Amino acid sequence: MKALILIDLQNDFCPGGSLAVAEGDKVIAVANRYAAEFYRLQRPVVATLDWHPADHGSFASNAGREAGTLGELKGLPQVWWPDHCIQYSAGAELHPELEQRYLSTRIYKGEQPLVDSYSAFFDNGRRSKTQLHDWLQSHGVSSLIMMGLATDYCVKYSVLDALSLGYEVQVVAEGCRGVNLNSFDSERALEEMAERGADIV
Ligand code: VGL
Ligand code: ZN
Repeated sequence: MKALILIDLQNDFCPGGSLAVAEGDKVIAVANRYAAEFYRLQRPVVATLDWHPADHGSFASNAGREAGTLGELKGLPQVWWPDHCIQYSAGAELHPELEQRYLSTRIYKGEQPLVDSYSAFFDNGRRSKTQLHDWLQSHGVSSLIMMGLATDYCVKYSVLDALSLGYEVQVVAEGCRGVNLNSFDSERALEEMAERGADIV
């Protein structure tokens, strides 16, 4: 069984949001197109959500650091981010144009204050896992089509973890946009995913 994984299509990652990705909203139409087709074929459509408590350790405001700079959180390298995707806030909601009736389930990540969680499968320290792998296993899923925000963080780490867990992975490039703290981060991320075995479509 093949599933569609829509990564972090939330207001805060779209123009007007606190961690806006350039053209982040452009991927919503692509996601809706794929989701409609998967729904029609009765294949699972999964949406992941970055879902932070207000005291999350990745927030520059909580660390007393400047957003966009690099530091360390509990022994792991950490980019300090603007406050984003705070649980139950408007910024954490899925983009209003995303057709939520096609979704089979929602997977939440980033709830632990002291560790960031770019991947939809594991936190950045790989100490705890989300419900995603178990959910996919219980639905007989072995193959994934993935897209979303942001190419160079959550999409990249979710794709690499999916490959390491043994899934066959396709990434829809037109359905992804990146943060690009450094120019070409997103291009490089797609190259890394391809090198590790993902099929970029
Ligand atoms: C993300 C930075 C911080 C993402 C989440 O969804 O790519 N990036 N939190
Ligand atoms: Zn986050």
